[in-house]
Amino acid sequence: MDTPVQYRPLTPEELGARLSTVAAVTGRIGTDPDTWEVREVGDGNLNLVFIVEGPEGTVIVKQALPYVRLVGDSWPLPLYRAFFENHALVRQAARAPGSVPEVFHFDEDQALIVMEYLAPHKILRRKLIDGEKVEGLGAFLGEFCARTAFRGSELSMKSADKKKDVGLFAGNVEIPAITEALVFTDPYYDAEMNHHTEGLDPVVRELRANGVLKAKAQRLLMKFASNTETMVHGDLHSGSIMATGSDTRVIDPEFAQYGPLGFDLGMLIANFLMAYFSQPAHRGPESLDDYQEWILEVIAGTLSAFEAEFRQLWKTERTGMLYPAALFEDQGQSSDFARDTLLEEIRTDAFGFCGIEMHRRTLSLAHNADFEEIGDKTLKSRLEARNLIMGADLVLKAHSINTTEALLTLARQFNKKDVL
Ligand code: SR1
Ligand code: MG
Repeated sequence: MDTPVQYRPLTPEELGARLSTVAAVTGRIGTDPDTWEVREVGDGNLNLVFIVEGPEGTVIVKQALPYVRLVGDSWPLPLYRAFFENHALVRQAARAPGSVPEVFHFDEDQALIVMEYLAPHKILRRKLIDGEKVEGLGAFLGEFCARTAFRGSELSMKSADKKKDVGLFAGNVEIPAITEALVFTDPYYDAEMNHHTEGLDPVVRELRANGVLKAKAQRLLMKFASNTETMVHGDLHSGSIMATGSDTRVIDPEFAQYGPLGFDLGMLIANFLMAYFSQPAHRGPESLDDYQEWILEVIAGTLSAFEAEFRQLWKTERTGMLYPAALFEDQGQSSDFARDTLLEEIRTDAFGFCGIEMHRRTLSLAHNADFEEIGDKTLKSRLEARNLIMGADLVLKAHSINTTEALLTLARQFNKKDVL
């Protein structure tokens, strides 16, 4: 029997020697590791990420660490998240072709994935802070969310396959637990790892005193933890998206699990709204309005592409046990009402999740650079306050925000509001 290979984190110095026998690497970048240039570029909260450049090409090597990088080894985290990330990438590639980096090699013992190097792509969050536009962004993301949601559900999948997959992903306990605590629960009480900008105290007190808000947040947590409707990316924020001026890809699905159909859509919109509210700190009056309106267009584009693609898939790929043609079309009856009701529920859920994500990135652990890079703390707290109050409106009134225009109107109103 082979001796299991002991997990060891990679270092730039050792990487060449350790990966020199991996054909998936040498076949792409060249066989002599002495000619490779290795840079560790991980700037996320959890993992090591290396760019490995050889004479014939470049690959990304991503390795999980046995703890939360952001916090340190006092917070252990299972290496098995790389196993789920690999499975998620494979499923996303099949369900939304061309949307994620290609996986070249997976080493379970080393919790390591070798994948496609995306160049000249940049992290979308950086582009949003820098005021750069991306052509087709909303359409791409809306289609990605619709395809992965629809094709990962029993609207499309055979029940046996979907249930087997739910079983597989159910083995991932600790990673969803991060979201369950940091996203859904911690923002609403003074949890140990929370922090927020000075000056926000009155708003934070108000949110935490609101029992209805907490009840709604917990109901959304119950949906997140218990509704295995589809395989979600699980952490679809602007740091999990890379783009050029006209090409977009989704990365980093290590938080993938089976969850609600509207979860990814909601997280994504939240991150665009946070980019929107933070803009007055990042640019001058000559480009502020134009860029903020562009972000709202991206939100609108995402939602309309999601609905259009979902409708298309409903028509052409509704092959699972849910809403079967046998009950509708085969009886000479339209399924439009069933589809539209489902789409409304997805949108309502998405707006609720959106509000919660807006809260957690301002109040819990792991804030986002959109706000964190604002040096002027008074301005920062004013902008974050708008974000917090709109987030509360979304959680509390998701049912009555019935159109994209209603969402955008709300954003424009809060953007002008002096909450503090
Ligand atoms: C402890 S991990 C903190 C956050 O980083 C990831 O990107 C997820 O967003 C998670 O909530
Ligand atoms: Mg990530």
